[in-house]
Amino acid sequence: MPKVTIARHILAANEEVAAEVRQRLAAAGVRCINLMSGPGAGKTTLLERSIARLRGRLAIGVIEGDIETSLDAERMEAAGSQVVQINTRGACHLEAHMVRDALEALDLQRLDLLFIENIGNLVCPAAWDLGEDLRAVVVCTTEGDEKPAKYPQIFAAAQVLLINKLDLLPYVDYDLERVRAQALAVNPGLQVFALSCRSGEGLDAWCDWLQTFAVRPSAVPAQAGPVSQEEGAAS
Ligand SMILES: Nc1nc2c(ncn2[C@@H]2O[C@H](COP(=O)(O)OP(=O)(O)O)[C@@H](O)[C@H]2O)c(=O)[nH]1
Ligand SMILES: [Mg+2]
Ligand SMILES: [Zn+2]
Repeated sequence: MPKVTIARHILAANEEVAAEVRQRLAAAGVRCINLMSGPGAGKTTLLERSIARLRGRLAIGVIEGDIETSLDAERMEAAGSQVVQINTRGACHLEAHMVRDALEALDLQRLDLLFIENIGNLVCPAAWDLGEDLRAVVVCTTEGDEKPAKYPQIFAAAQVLLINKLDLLPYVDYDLERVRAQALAVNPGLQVFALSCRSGEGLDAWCDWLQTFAVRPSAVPAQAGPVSQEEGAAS
C-alpha cells in the first residue's frame, strides 16, 4: 500500500474522533480554538495575558500540549484557569484522541472558551483536526518575516493570524506589512492581529474579538472547515 494512502487512513480516523470532540464541546456550549506556532512565538504568554484581561468576562480553559514537562500548565494554573497538560513524549503535534481524553479532566459546564495550545511546530499541526471551531497561528518578530511564504499550509488552514512581539520591532529586521501580505496571499480570509504580550499593545482588540467569538459566534467572520486530508501527510 503506498505510503500516502496509509497517511490518509490515519487522518480519516482522526477526523472521526475530532467530530466527536466537536460535538461534545458544542453540546456543552464551549467554543474551542486550536493555537499553533513555532516554538517560542508566545502562545503561552498570549494565553496568560488573555486570561487575565478576560477574567470575569469569560471562563477560559486550556489544554496544554508539550513534548515534555508541565511548565506551561503550571503557568495556566497560576493564571487561574482550568488546565490539562498533555505530554506527547516526542510526537510533534497533537491528535484528536489526545484532546478527547483530556476533556475528561475538565468541567466543561464551567467553561465558555477552550484553548488547545498545540506543540511548537509550523508544519504538521496543520494537518490534524482536533475538533476545534477555529485555528489561530502565532508568529513573532524575532523569527524572520518569511514564515507565511515558507510554511503556507498552516496559514492556509487557519482563520486567525497573530503577529506577536511588536515591542521588539526596533531591534530586528522584520517587515510587518510583508508578513501580512504573504499571509493574505496564502489565505485572503485570515483575520490578522498585531500585538505585543509584553507592552500590551493590540491586546484589547484581540480580547474584544475573543469575547465576541466566544459568546456571539454568528458575529465573527465565517470560518473555513477543517483541512482536507489531502493537504497534509501524517508525520
Ligand atoms: N519581548 C517580548 N517577549 C515575549 C512576548 N511574548 C512572549 N515573549 C517571550 O517569548 C518567550 C516564549 O514565550 P512562550 O509564551 O513561552 O512561547 P510558546 O513556546 O509559543 O508558548 C518567553 O520568554 C516570553 O516571555 C512579547 O510580546 N514581547
Ligand atoms: Mg507554550
Ligand atoms: Zn507532527
